[in-house]
Amino acid sequence: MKFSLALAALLPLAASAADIAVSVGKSGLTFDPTSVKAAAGDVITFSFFPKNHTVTQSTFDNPCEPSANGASSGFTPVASADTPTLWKWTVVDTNPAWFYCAQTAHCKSGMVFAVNPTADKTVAAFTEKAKSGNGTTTSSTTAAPSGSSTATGYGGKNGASHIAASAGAAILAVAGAVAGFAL
Ligand SMILES: *[C@@H]1O[C@H](CO)[C@@H](O)[C@H](O)[C@H]1NC(C)=O
Ligand SMILES: *[C@@H]1O[C@H](CO)[C@@H](O)[C@H](O)[C@H]1NC(C)=O
Ligand SMILES: [Cu+2]
Repeated sequence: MKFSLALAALLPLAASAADIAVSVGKSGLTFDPTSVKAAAGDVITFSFFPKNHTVTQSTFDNPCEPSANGASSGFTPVASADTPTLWKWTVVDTNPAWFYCAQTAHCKSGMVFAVNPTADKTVAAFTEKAKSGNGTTTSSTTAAPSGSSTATGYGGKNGASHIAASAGAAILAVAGAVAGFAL
C-alpha cells in the first residue's frame, strides 16, 4: 500500500522532471549559475571542475555550516577541466535550499549556491552572509554532517574532514590572504 502510493506520487514527477546543469568551480570559486528555480523531482547535475570542491547543504542563516541531515557531495578533487566529475541532487520540494563549498575559505569568498531563493531570502543576501563570516566560526559543538554518510569517497572521513577544515579555516584564510594562495 505504502509502496504503491509512493509510486503513484512519483509518476507525475517523472513525466515532467527537468535536468538542471550547474558547474562548480569552472571559472574561479563560483557556482554557475549562482541560483536556479526548480520543482520537486527535478535533478540538478553538478559538474565539478578543478580544484577540489564540495556541494554541501547548509541553511540561509549559517551559509558555511553543514545543515543537519543535509546532502553533501563530499570533497571532489578534479584534475582536468576536460573531465569534470558529476554529482546529482534531486530537488525535494519548492522550498529554498542552500548550498556552499566546504573547501577551506571557499565559502567565505562567496562560493555558495541557492535553489529557489525568494524575494526575502535572495542569493545575494545569502552570499553576503557567507562573506561576512556568519556561520563560519569554529564551533566545537557542531556535529559532523549526517549527510556525509552518503558522500562519495575518502574513507568515510568526511565528517572529520569538515571539522578539520572548519578548525583550520581561520588560520588558512589569513595565511592564504598573506601568501596569495588558493586551495
Ligand atoms: C581535498 O580537500 C580536502 C579538504 O581540504 C582534503 O582533505 C583532501 O585531501 C583533498 N583531496 C585532494 C586529492 O587534494
Ligand atoms: C549570524 O546569524 C544568526 C542567525 O540569523 C544571527 O542570530 C546572528 O546575529 C548572526 N551573527 C552575526 C555575527 O552576524
Ligand atoms: Cu570550492
